[in-house]
Amino acid sequence: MRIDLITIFPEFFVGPFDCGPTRIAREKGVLEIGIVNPRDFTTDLHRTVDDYPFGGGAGMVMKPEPIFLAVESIRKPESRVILLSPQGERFDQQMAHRFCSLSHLILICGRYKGVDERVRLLLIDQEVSIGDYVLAGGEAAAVVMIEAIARLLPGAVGDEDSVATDSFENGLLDAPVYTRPREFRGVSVPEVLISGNHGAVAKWRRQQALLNTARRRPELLRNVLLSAEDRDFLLRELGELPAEIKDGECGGEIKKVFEKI
Ligand code: 6GU
Repeated sequence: MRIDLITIFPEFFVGPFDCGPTRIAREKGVLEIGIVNPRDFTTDLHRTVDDYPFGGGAGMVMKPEPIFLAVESIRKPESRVILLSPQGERFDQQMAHRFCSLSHLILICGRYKGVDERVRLLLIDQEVSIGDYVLAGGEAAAVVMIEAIARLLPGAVGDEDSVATDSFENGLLDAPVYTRPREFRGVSVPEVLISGNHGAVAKWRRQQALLNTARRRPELLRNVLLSAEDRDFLLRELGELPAEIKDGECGGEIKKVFEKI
């Protein structure tokens, strides 16, 4: 796939795409990254990309013309054009999966107080945020999204199984992991992990993942299919089931996590 970034700070991206899975995906040719600067599409002497907001108020607004021209210089019929802003739909693992099946993403990194509303109304297909906090611009969000997407592309991560067992791939947080030494500063590795019993290990990991999720992010359990065994385990450990899963077999809509594309 190809991802083009529309940014007035191309220097922001010196480095982050040359490490880890993003670099490997690029080297293998499964990911191409391009950068287009709206400033290159200005016609005035000062190469102006922002202006004062109509109606007054603090902050500058990104002008529409340079952004439109930048996008139109690379847009193809199959391109998905996304505006990065705190007002967008929340990025998550499911969205990363959906994006990695597209052939061309164009990510517009907003700056200043925002971008002219005509960008939203006329140019983009979707608006995306990476979480409920305000960044100075969409550039850091683009780095986050591209790393999440790149590591899902074929061959970008050495061990495909390690992606399949990630947090969120089954809707749950991870179980704890240990490596050598068996005992460190008085804390031993749980017996089951050195038992050689793969069934017991898998069961323990499932249970630890359930427990971590129920304690830290119970709202995630709304979208997870729980077996009767899972529910019995949580009930035993916690004394009561988290409110999020109390009703019905799977506590609400289960579909989200499973329909990956
Ligand atoms: Cl995509 N942009 C900005 N400026 N702030 C954000 C964000 C994006 N996502 C979370 N905060």
